[in-house]
Amino acid sequence: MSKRGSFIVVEGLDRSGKSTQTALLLARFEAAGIPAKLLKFPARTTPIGQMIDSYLKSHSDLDDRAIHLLFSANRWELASTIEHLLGAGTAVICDRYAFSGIAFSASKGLPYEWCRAPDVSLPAPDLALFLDITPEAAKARGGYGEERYEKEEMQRRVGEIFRRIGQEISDGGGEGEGGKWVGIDAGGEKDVVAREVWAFVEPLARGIEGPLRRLWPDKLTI
Ligand code: DGP
Repeated sequence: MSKRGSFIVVEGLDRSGKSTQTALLLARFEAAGIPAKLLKFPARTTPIGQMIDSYLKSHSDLDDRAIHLLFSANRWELASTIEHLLGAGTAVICDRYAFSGIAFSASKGLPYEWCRAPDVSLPAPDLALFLDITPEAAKARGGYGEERYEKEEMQRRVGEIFRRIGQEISDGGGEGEGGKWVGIDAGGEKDVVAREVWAFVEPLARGIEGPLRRLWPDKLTI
């Protein structure tokens, strides 16, 4: 039986190096001759993504719950694309995913479980890599930008919630919670971080025998 592609998610605070590391990871796949596709969330070019983009740039205002649901809908509108790619044997690398959805919205004070709910049943990554960096170190990398969440205090809360998510996934052994969560020290040189990222990804890179799982199936009650 042919293997499906592996599904890799890279998460982290703003300016933790996600864009750099996902691009380097894609290049690694390409160099190894393994088909791979890089997706980024929020995907700002879809109609929903354009609403998110406008909100992040403070060109529009939305209720906290409404924007949360739009971020989730933005992932759902690409869920079948992710499934098809994986089914065709292409690895999918995502720059942010549902974990950002919980971390950013819960850090605004919305209940954690409420934030998780709309993302339950999305395709689950086989590996989530959390690029761990302090908000101070992230800020020192040329400062935060102009977008809505790019403030040190917000990033601190976001980091705490990411750690809670990672702890839950690790406590659950990864099973039923959506793959494996790995924290990576993202404060070092980009090539050092990239080597560490690849060390975790390489064993999965050539594909996976088992079926694609769903995020948090234990949270689904009929
Ligand atoms: P980026 O394009 O990766 O810089 O992300 C834009 C901003 O949106 C960033 O501050 C993180 C935030 N963000 C990403 N995904 C979500 C989400 O699902 N929900 C919320 N509330 N914020 C998110």
